[in-house]
Amino acid sequence: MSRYSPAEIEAKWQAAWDAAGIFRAARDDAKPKYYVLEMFPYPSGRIHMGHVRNYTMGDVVARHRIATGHNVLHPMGWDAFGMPAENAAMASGGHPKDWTYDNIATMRAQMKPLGLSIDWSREFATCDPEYYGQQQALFLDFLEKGLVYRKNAVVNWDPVDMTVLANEQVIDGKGWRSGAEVERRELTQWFFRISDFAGELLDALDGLDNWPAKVRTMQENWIGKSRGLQFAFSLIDGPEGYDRIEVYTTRPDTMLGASFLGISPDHPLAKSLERERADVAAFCAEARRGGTTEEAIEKAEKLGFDTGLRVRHPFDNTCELPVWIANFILMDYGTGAIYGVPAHDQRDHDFAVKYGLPIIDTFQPRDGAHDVSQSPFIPPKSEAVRYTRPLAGDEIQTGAQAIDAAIALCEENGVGQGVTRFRLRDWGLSRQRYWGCPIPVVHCDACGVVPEKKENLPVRLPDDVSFDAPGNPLDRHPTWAACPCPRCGAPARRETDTMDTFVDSSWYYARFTAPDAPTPTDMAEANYWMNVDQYIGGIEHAILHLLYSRFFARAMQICGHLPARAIEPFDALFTQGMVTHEIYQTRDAAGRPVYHLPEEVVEFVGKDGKKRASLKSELGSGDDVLLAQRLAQAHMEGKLAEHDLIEVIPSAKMSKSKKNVVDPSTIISQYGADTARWFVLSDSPPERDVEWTASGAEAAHRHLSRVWRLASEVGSAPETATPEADEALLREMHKTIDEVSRGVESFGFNAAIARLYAFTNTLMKSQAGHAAKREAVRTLAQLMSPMTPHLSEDIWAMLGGEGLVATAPWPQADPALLIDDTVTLPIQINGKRRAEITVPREMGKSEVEKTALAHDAVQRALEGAAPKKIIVVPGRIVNVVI
Ligand code: ANZ
Ligand code: ZN
Repeated sequence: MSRYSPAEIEAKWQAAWDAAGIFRAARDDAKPKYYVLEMFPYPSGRIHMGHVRNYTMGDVVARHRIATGHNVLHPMGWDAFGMPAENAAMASGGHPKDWTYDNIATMRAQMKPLGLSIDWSREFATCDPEYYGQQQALFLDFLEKGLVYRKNAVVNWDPVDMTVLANEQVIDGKGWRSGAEVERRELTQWFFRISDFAGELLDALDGLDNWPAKVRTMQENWIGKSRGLQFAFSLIDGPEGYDRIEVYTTRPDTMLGASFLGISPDHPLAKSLERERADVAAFCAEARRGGTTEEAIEKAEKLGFDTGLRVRHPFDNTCELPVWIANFILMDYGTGAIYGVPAHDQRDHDFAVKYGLPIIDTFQPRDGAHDVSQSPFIPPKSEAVRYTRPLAGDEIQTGAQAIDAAIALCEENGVGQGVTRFRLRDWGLSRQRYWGCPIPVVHCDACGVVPEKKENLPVRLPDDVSFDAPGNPLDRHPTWAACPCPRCGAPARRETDTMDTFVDSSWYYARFTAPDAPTPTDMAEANYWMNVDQYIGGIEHAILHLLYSRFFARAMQICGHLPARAIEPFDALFTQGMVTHEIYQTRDAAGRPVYHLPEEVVEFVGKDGKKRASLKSELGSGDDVLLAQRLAQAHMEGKLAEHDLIEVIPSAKMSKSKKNVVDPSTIISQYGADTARWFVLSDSPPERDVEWTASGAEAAHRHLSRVWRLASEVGSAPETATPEADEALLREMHKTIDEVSRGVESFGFNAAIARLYAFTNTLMKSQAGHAAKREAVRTLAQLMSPMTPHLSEDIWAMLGGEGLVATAPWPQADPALLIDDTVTLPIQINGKRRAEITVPREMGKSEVEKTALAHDAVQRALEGAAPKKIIVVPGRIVNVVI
């Protein structure tokens, strides 16, 4: 008898699918379409188990949809631009392009053995000129429609690397690579007008019923709708042209507690003062240091400068407030100016304490008192408080009520306007980097900024660049930027900035519907395939990627590249959990942690029942199981010193730095792809993390071998069938079809797998006849096929299935067989359970009584006498009293 040999069967069936071309997607109006997409990977080097889990989930969905008669689109590509390629070039020479395409080749080669139902003919990388050229065309269309524009913006500037840093690249106010103190600089940058869509992007979240609630909430918070008041303080003796300062507040109920007015160092008034006064200029320079992130600003020490100017309070003529410039006020939020209420705001409190400004409360706890000189009093807006200086409304009211009342009062008196604001700001897309999509515009002395002509696209990246000097290689390139002005033909210069890589991933899903189209999309294809019916990816993309994609779909629709229906591009979203693994750690002589790969370690159970581990290199050769046994024994006997053992740190996300990784390729060559696929889906619900363990993988493999053996042996044992056994197996089979189908449809993959385990056990014990068993095993294989497609294909063929299991119609559960039509009733005699009978579910009470009385055990107990009493509870129990 031959054995389960994944290496053989996996290659064989992959070749068969390829030959049959069953995963190539083409429009077919006769079938319902289904578009399933996993977030495409960044080609960082090798695939990891997280990828395997993500793509296997998508594959299960795709394969199940194929089997249920859908026309499935399941594509794959590469999110291939970005900094790591440039960093690699800087660190070890080489070219970002080579690095990227080499990684893609490696990862594709690792991915193909997984047997995913992907239409590889649609594959592309975002760094392919064919892709980024269409992205440039999109940019030009957006430009024409006013969806993208240029403005001055404050950026994080690294003075040593001479580059703009993303917020994440600023660590403790320093450039992540150079370590240089980051400065805020004003540069002219391109922005997508996403903030115009803030209200709509927020409201439309309501319709996304098949998105996780937590993702919708995260988007909602990011968009950050707030209602507040905008109004002006009048400036007393301000400089020429400045007589008012507009402020924005979300707490107008605290207006009578204002103790200073604060403006951003980038506020026009601050800039005007800066030009005239050296002390202001020195302060502003100091204040602009440090990153531009909210977090960086939050953490940075509060710095203030009293300009000596004063404003009048709109509700209290006798009150004048000093005007300070403060580093924590952002120019691009609200109006870039605030009034500070130290009694009710932590930042303002820190500031007031530092600079000795008054602290005036406007409300106190409903009962009791809060000493605001010590700390600010900041209850939730929904809490009722006692107003000590009410602007409007009752003495006792909630913050929310008082805010509404204050806005109404201000509007009535013409003091200010209630406004709705969004936290969401326009999306700055300019990056001063090489490895990205060039922004297709030209700077001409005569014409200004001129869009490149579409027929000149793609504006290609030059290959001959060097990374041995700081700054953007495109800037340094001797010839690349030189070009004729598309408008007047005079010598002009290309823009050397490239696009944020989030742009690349904001429309790839649309491009997959027509990857070779000479325009960004092909409307007929987009119209047929969009929307993505099921999108699957990590929660780390819950905010930016999804929000940008939602904006892009709207913008593309405005430009005629997507049908109106597709403004929400992802009908359903699933965010999968991670693959985790224990961490194995020892320490070096200096006490620093040293990590070890799982394959370098043998785990065993210590004398206290806890998991221990030891380094293989110190154990000599031997089978892992034997080594583990020897170690457990030695530990028990006290022969192992604790300090020789490895510390086993509980499971955490697999990460190269902690070495708690297993390489998918190693697992595939050891056990086969089906085992890896089966394991990452079993044990945990897909939205939760799953822990990879060597023993779990081993067990999964054993199970698949058992199923294969079951299939290869079915019909070889002597026939012992009984009609009851056939019938019982048939019923179990239909229940399994029903439960597995429901599990697969609802992302209950682990539950489906648990049912498949149970059905396998039933099959192993079943006394059913050969024919019934063959059918049951073939159905088992078919139900497993989304998870273990190769094994299933092999069994399907072995047991005479027609065609490929991959395209065979999904089995249907017969509803009649899902209800048991017999019941088993226990028989109690004088309160003790003595026997049981199996009777038809519909059998009448008196019939059940007769059957029970006829039972041997009852007859024996009665010893010929008549029972005192017999009680039948239908469907439950028979009680006999004698
Ligand atoms: C007075 C006040 C009193 C405020 C109080 C808060 C608490 P959200 O809710 O996040 O929208 N603010 C306004 N513009 C700002 C800017 N450009 N930079 C920094 N802070 C700014 O935040 C709105 C609140 O943040 C506003 O309400 C303002 O301070 C501050 F007890 O005004 B508040
Ligand atoms: Zn020109």
